[in-house]
Amino acid sequence: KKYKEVSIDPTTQKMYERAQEMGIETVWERLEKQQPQCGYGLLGVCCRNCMMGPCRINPFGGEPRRGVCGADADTIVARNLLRMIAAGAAAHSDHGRHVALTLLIAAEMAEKFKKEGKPVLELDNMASSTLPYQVRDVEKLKAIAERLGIETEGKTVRELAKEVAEVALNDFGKQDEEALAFLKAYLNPKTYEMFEKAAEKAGMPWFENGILPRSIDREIVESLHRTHIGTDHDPVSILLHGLKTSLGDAWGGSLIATELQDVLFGTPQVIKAEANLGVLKEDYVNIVVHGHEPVLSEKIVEAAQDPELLELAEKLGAKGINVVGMCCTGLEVLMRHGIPIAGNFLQQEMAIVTGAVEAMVVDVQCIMPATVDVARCFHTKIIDTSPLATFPGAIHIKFDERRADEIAKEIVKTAVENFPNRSKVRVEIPKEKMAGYVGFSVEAILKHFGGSLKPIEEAIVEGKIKGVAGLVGCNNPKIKQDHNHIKIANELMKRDVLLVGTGCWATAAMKYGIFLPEYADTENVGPGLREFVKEWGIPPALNMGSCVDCTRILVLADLVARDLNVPISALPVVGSAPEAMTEKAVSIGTYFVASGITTHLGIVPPVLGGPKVVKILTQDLYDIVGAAFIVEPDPYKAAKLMYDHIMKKRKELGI
Ligand code: BF8
Repeated sequence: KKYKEVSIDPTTQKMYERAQEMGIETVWERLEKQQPQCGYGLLGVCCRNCMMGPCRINPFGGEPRRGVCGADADTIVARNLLRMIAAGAAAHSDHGRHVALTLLIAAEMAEKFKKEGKPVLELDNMASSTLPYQVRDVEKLKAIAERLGIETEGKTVRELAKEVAEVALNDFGKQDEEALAFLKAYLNPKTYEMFEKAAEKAGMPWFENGILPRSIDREIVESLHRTHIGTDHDPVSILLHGLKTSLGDAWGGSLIATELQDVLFGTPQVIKAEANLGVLKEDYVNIVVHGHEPVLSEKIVEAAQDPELLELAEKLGAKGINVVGMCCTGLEVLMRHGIPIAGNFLQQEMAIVTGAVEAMVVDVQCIMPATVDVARCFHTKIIDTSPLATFPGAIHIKFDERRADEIAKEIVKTAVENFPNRSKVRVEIPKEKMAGYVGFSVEAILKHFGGSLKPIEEAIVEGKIKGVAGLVGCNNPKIKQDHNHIKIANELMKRDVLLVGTGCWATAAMKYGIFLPEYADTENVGPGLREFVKEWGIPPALNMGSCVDCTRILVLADLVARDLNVPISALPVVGSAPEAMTEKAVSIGTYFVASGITTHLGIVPPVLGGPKVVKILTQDLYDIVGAAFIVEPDPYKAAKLMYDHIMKKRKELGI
């Protein structure tokens, strides 16, 4: 029997076919059952914001032209888009808040233990194993404190950690009109000025401080307020607030997540690791950590090395405990420890279909509730851990940072005890896996290039490298898995564009060998880029981490903008989310654009029903923030458009 081709990844394709043979429903059947998808929804012209509705606008120009309240298609489309941005910003930022709270909790516990007379020096340095979370990168903590203008002289690590966490938390809830402290500390002045002036340029001078976000939570709340019935109706002001909300994510919530995770768990350095379903091991207890927050996955990785649990695993017939990652939390532990990553978004069900997974440990975001249904066909246990994400049918072992070690051990023990329930005859692990170099934090990149970005900048000026593209974002079953990710990557590298990337794009790239330096020898890499990466011993594409780590791309762009004394929008840099899916991806795309990076989307977002909105997003934004969206589903055409944009920027810079 011939099955549909759902992926270019042979492991996904094999497991998909296996699921078909076993009668297990997957994401692709569920998408099929949704066909035809609602045309109003696809165009964004359906409004459910009040109970006079739902209303929908005739996309062909006839009646109804307005909703019951009188909102037209553009108002409805803009409002719906703003709600998507707000939800995406909320998800990233709530994650960031969680990290800041974890740092604060750890600092306060150190203070308490010290008062109780426990080892003083260790606790002042926050290096004590009695703490659930320690400070692993003291240098980075100091660097962040200095950026924020916190006096570092004579202070203990514990005191600094507390102060930095407090500034971060204040950025979530402060009530003044000032821009975020983190944004002020990280953003170059030229781009800052663009944010300040953006609303005035758009003809809306009453936006105090333009699109500079004031508080992370406030902009999200205001998004909901503005889109309530009878409030904001002008697509321009609605979208300007969308830019502002997304910037609260970029230079606030996500940035705080990345920076403070580095403080707590270590800043990634270049390391070799492996990716794809072939990293699951036949004779081992396999635990998949899936979701987004390393506050959990770091602890699972640690608990899996516990001698007692290893002994238990052996007693139950396993050779050991194999922790592997899935989605962004997988990237977090991949980047910091080289823990193998089993796959990206569309592989979560496929991992279970191998029959070799004892437990899938989940926290928040991008975890399909269907994992529980697929797990029922095997012995796999889905363990949900976040108090804010409960999966019906899963085992609930809720995480508490104060008791992190104890709970992580309980989770790992649950997985180990499930090993004897595995049916060996039902195990089929695809063999394919691929190695690659990961861990390219901004700090690691700077270290590699001798402390500055000059070598990259010079190569760009010389034309060896034409520019840089940030490739990010999800899988979407509307596209053959990874197809657009890889095609766009190759088409850009062929044109001598250096790639940096995060999220499910990064996992895709790793699976096809793009993170190996030898990939530069393939015909998919142009001669200039090949020469440059060979000279420096790096792969032609750099894995910068999870989706919150898109802020690493921003910080990198910011450094170059500072060196050249221009706003980010002047740089020969583009972004792309070739297989975008989530609301978070909408927020990322928006903050890339708002920050001055023209960004391509490979999936048409639900905006086509609003012609004014489309014009603002794809044209007018160039005059407002110096960048705009490119929407193009064809990966070849998309790569060409991105390249053209880079060449235009080069010309403007006179290089
Ligand atoms: O934050 S790339 S599918 S896993 S949203 Fe989700 Fe998209 Fe993957 Fe991580 Ni990002």
